[in-house]
Amino acid sequence: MKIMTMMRTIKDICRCLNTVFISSVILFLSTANASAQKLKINDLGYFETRGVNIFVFSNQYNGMFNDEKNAGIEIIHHGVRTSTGGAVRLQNTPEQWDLVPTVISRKVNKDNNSIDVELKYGDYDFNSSINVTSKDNGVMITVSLDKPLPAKLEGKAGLNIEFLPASYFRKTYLVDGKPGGFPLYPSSSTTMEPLTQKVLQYAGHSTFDDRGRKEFIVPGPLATGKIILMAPEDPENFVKIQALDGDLMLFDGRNLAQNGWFIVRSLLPSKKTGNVLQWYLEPNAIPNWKRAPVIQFSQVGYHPGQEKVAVIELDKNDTPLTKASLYQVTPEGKFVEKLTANLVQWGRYLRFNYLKFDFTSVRDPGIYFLKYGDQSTSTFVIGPDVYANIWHPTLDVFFPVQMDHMMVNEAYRVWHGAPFLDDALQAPINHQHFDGYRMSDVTDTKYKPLERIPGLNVGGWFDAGDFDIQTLSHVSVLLNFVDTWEKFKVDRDETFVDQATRYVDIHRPDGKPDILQQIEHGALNVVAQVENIGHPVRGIIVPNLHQYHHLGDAINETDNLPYNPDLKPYESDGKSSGTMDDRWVFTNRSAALDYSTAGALAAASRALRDYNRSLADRCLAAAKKMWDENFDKPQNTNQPGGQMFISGSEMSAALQLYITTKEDKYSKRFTELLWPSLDRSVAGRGGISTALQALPYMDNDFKTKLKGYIIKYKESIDAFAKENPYGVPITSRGWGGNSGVINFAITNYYANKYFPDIVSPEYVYKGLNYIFGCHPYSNISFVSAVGTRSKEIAYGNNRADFTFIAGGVVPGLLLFQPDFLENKEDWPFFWGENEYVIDICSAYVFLSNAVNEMVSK
Ligand SMILES: [Ca+2]
Ligand SMILES: [Ca+2]
Ligand SMILES: [Ca+2]
Repeated sequence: MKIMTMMRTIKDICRCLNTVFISSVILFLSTANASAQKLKINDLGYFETRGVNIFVFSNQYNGMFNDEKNAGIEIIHHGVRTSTGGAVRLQNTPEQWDLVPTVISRKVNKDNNSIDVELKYGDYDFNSSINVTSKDNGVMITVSLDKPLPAKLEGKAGLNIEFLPASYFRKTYLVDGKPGGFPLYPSSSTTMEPLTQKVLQYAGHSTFDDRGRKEFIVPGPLATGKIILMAPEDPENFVKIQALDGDLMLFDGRNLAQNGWFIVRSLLPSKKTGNVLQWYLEPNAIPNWKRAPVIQFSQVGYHPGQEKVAVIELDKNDTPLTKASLYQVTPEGKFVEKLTANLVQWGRYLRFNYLKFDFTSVRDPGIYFLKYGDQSTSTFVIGPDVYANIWHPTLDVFFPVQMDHMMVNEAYRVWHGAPFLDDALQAPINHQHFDGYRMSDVTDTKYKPLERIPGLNVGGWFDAGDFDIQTLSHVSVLLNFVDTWEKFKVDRDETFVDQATRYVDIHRPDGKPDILQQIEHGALNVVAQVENIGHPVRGIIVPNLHQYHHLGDAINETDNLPYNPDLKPYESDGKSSGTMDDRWVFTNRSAALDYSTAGALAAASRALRDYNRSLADRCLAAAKKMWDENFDKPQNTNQPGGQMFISGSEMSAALQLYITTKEDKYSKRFTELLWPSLDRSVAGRGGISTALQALPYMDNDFKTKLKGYIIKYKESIDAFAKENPYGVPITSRGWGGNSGVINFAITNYYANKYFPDIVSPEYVYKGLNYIFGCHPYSNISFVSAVGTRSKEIAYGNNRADFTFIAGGVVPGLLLFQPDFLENKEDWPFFWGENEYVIDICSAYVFLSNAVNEMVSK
């Protein structure tokens, strides 16, 4: 009620003040038609004119993480994706776990420049159609209904479109002529409504902790009117929207969720069919606009002896220049032209043209920058020790910050207190968790649903930007860290770790190698799973959605007190609590997980042998137990990943157990599995890399036999140079592909080490150059705080502060169909672009040490 009153008031004021203004805007809109801008549907199925692209469900909600802010009607405005989520939606400001529509049909009508989509909300048996047609300098968006709105959605379903806050910060709007400023921080008015009024969220979960009051928050509008002009002062972001029927409302989604956007919305009318709602939408287009070239290079710099090739990304309407230059910065602060050379045209990749600038001939150590046209890059270094410190932030800062069950301090700052001391309860059966975890109709343990499983509040890392323990990513970290320890004897000591008092202090040596302390910390949790449950588990995670989206100190994600059913919710006796917030353990058993874990624990037992003997023994015992309980037993191949995943995991277990125990039964099984797997594919992840890692422990025949596969592998990696100008595998759907690039470089390191005649060191550098800035879209390093310019806004657990965790490596570029790669550096909340995950970070530590070994030769 209160909302309606407020809206009417604002509307009335606007109407009185702005009648004159509105008619002049309409006049303006219609006179602008004379100019050339016309959005036409191109061969890729989206509306295009120079400076403006409008996608209409080129990207659809894929159901993986619900609303990822990457589907529906979207605007790429002067090269930047500034708008998404144009669709019929059921909330003023949809959150990630609010219902998203399914696309039933999509028709592109190129001849009359129009796209039709039909949307469905299955939970409400509600279908709607949207037509987008080019008109004047924009598009008309028409919503039509065959049947009237379901009663439950009256006053709730509406046409929404969302605008990226970062693109509108420090800018203004006019709604029916009434000016306002886009808020830098959310502080608009909200009201409470009874829970009975709430539209469902994903699978009945709720993002809101209502403390038992059965209510929810409804954000009120910042402004209401017929015409909204977004950022009229800024030609690059100026968008006009006019409602032909109904009212427009402008909302700030961040009142409900820090990752919310600015939303323009009109409610669909009740009890009507046919064309029920129409908007005219016009993103301003700067005449003859061209995206500025992006000069892509390694922000870390280059070793004197390596190839040095910058890639220049050009708008397809840009005319390529013939030359670029390398400048050196002298000790006097002067810039000296060191090299000017011809550019080589590489050609088209997705939506841009690419040039290459080769400055390999320059070998003198020093500070340099690149110049193309009137554009200069940030400085970078050419020198023998450019790679020496690149992994320090990852091991010194990122990994300590991810350490679970510990308080983590850094100088004057506490990153987090010791969290999750109330771990953990047996997850109930037949449960689908919102983060992908699942329980079948059995627990596969001796514990009853929701019974406490002892011994799990120790060790482990926060998996990513969220705070769960994922066993498989622990397996990767343990294997990568053991490899790093064994091959490079990394004894760096910049972290104080005291397990007894659960205290970690960053930049404080304690006489113990940090990498062993990390291996110990990961192993402590994984071995505790096997000892207390009988086998490893998929993960340990909070049960409630209103806990899961936690931002802030991890210690507050639960109350840190074990659940006590004798107390009421939110009641505590000081030692336990009646709030069901303890994490749940997802315990279904799988052979692949058992084998993977066996491999990681067998490896950890070697690294820990002289550091923590009793833990080393426990790790090896657990590894052997997992092997014995799975080997030669019938397996359920319906598990995630199926037979291929099981055999890859078994291979890893066999190899690691062999290296640890030298027992022939393991090496026999390893080679039995390896060759058929290489015959299936040399390109697949795992096979060739595992074979190369095994090589030092195998006989000479092994190396001879492997050589043929390395030749085939070399052919497979050379194909990348034809696919894209960077020569690395770019996978970019759903989740950015940096992990694949790092693993590609690691495999190439091994291949170069053992078969230098076949694979040159450049195949390793290519991967590193890409991670450090020689990649599409921008030229920043994907490793926070490594390189002159690097990711300073990322999806760590501190993302709401628009900041980073030093040493974190992000997934990188996400592909928006059909041709737009993106990695935002002003918006931290795209997990597929910007979320640090522990396994990629540990692989990066290995690769960094590998490249240092290479350059020291
Ligand atoms: Ca997670
Ligand atoms: Ca240490
Ligand atoms: Ca608790």
